[in-house]
Amino acid sequence: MIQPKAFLNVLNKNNIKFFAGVPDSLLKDFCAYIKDNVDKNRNIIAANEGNAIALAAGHYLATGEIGLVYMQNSGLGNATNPLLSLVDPMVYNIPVLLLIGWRGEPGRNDEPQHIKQGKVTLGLLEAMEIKYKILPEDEIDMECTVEKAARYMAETENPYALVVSKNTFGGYKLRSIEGTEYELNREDALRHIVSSIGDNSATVLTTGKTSGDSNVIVSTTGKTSGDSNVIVSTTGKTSRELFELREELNQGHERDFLTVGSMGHSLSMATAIALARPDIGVYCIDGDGALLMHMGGLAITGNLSPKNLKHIVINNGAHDSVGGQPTAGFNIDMQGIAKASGYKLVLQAETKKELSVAIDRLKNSTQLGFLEIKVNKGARDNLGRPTITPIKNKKEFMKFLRSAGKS
Ligand SMILES: Cc1ncc(C[n+]2csc(CCOP(=O)(O)OP(=O)(O)O)c2C)c(N)n1
Repeated sequence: MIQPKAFLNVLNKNNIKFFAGVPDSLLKDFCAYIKDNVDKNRNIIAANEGNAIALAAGHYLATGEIGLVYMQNSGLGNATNPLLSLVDPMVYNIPVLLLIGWRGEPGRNDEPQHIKQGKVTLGLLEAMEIKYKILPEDEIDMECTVEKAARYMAETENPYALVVSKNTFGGYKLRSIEGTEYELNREDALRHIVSSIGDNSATVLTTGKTSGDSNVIVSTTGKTSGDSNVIVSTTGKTSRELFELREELNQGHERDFLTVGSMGHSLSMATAIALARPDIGVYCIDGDGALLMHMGGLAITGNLSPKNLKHIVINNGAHDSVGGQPTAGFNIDMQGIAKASGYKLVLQAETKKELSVAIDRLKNSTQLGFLEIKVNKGARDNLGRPTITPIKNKKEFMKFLRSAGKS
């Protein structure tokens, strides 16, 4: 196992002192270490992996220093365009060292959204003609590998990749982030949302009653008539918590689309669902990191303004699902951005009470709505993962949409 400190020392020795990227669970100890020990202008937690490549390229242009870009292999998609049309030797030929967390590595158990990406990771690098090496766990071998990579990049100005298997790094927990003191965390907020939005249907078939904090939840299964609601939830712990909440409430999962991969794209999916099905209420439950990753989607949704779409961002100012590294979520005016993008009803909540009022207003509004909920980061230690496959989730969700809403 490599200690993040030792890896940073080796990078520094090879004059790699600029970092940009999007955090990953396999790299979380290293990401946490550089968050705590590298100046914030030299470790930029980027909106997406493509941005990170561009930051490293800009740094090289200005200083001649090679930067390191860290990412989960799922971020290779976001990075592909600048890798091939900016830093590639057939274009500007700019060296950058990629550090890629290898989720879904063949032979290791992983979640469905990582299997295909893991299988094709090395093939993608080969197709892009990016030389790579799997980062050795042994510190002497690691040092040798980094030195060779640095020499190759200095001689050729080509990018180079280090691919990181599970458990290569260890031993470091993020220190430098101060906790917030909001009333809720993400799961509290979700619980409240799920119990409050329920189903608008005038004549729902109720199968049971459960009481949430201050609300009565009427759970429904099967066919409903009148309006119905669906949820498109974002990648990471949001979807995992939503799944477990439904289980806890003895509700089905058919009205939730759990976007387990494809971070940042829940909003666009929800937008198209809302446009195609104006008879259904569509709630997108987003994260601040996911919103930032593809924030352009907000402008498109705002311009289209589907009246039946409500976009809820649970803002914990962090990439909580992969180690808690900060996002810009607490430092930007999300509501201002939503308003300027064309959202008609823009709300915020920090307490249970404010959340109840805000959700009531969203529910009763016939305009495109936006709600920012500020929460503390953190999750239960025993949080599980969806036990239904993505394909089952898709089938049940489509079946629900077919049967719902139409009276
Ligand atoms: C393209 C891509 N890059 C990185 C990841 C790894 N990843 C999964 S969840 C997550 C953090 C999401 O942060 P946020 O949306 O703020 O939600 P939170 O985890 O804080 O609830 C990241 C970076 C990913 N799934 N896809």
